[in-house]
Amino acid sequence: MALIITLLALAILTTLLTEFSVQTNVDYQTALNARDELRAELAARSVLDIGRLIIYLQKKLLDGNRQIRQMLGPVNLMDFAPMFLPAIAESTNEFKDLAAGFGIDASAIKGIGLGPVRIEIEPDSDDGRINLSCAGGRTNQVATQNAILDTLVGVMADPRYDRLFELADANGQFSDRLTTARAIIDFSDADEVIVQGTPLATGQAATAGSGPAGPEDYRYDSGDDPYLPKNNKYDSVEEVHLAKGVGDDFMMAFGDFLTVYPFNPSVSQGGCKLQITGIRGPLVPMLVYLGAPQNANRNELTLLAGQMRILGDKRSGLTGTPPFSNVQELVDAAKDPCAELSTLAPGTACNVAGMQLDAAKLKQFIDESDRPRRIYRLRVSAAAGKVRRRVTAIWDNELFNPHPINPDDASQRQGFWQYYRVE
Ligand SMILES: [Ca+2]
Repeated sequence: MALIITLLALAILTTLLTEFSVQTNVDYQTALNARDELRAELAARSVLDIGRLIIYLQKKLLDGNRQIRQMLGPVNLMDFAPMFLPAIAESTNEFKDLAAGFGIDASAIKGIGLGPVRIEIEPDSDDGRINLSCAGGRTNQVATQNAILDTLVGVMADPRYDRLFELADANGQFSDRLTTARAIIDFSDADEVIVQGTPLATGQAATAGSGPAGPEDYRYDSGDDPYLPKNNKYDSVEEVHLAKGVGDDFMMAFGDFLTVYPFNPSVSQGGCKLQITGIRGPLVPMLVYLGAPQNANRNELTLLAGQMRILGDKRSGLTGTPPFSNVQELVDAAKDPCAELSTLAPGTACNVAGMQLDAAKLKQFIDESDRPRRIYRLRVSAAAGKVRRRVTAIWDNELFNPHPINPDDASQRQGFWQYYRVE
């Protein structure tokens, strides 16, 4: 009897012990995860704060200083952040080395470095993107709206996107390039009439200005999940999904070329045009399609657009500087793209005929002025242990700041986060 009781007691104790040990382990792992989550979150925020500091320095030291801008060109400190930020954030020594490089003795500084956290920063700007806010809402101007329509058709012009416009969408509907571009604008403009425009992008010459005229009728209210067109500015690029003809494939292909910031671009300052210093390699083909003669040979144009994309990337180089600093440079390069490519990348196969692009036409879409960057797009990621936090934040240099550190300093009132998303 005593033996049975002892065995029973042992069995119960063992079960309890196992249960206790599993529970402790789970608690421990949960605590570790919670710690890492906090670490990653705080690290990501710290990096954004450093980003803000870089924007501040850019504004104070470079943007307002005409002499430096003339001497160095449009240098943007943020473009260099990916090179030094991760290094100084991870280790105290590297920060001290960097400081020593500037002749500063940082050996006595304590508490620098984020510890065992891996961070990445990916700076970008929306200034070189197609701003849909320019074509939406109540105050749009016809010329600006037409320019946005043209750039939208231009960005889709390449034949490699043909498939996107040949297949039916989830509702069995087909939509060609011009119809899709119109739908994107009509969804967000205040009026209820199909935007006409005169799309310049080659291949659309036959349909330019024609196509269906009259009231907007995209039948958004006829599906299983009916809705009405917004008829006001988009709040985010994701919202473009709601326009007819825009699906996941479309967003994958073109989402990165679109923006809705700034919401209130100043049209007089070229705010609705693509800023030349913000235009990156992938958008160069669009410029070729927009600037090409209407009667250009379609195949030659496609080859040229592809070649100019490569040339753009080569010109940008590793630092990601804008490939062209004015329209004329682009026009000159397009006259004979192989000549320049053979100097930049000797041995690259190139057999493409040049073309005379129309500089005046291109200037309708491109702002060449030497204006400082307005919209910064920062993608920050911080990883601690198994936890990773990604933050996408957009800073508008001219947005009103409701929470300045010093309310009496008027300059602090300008510039604020426009968008902030943690994943
Ligand atoms: Ca509308």
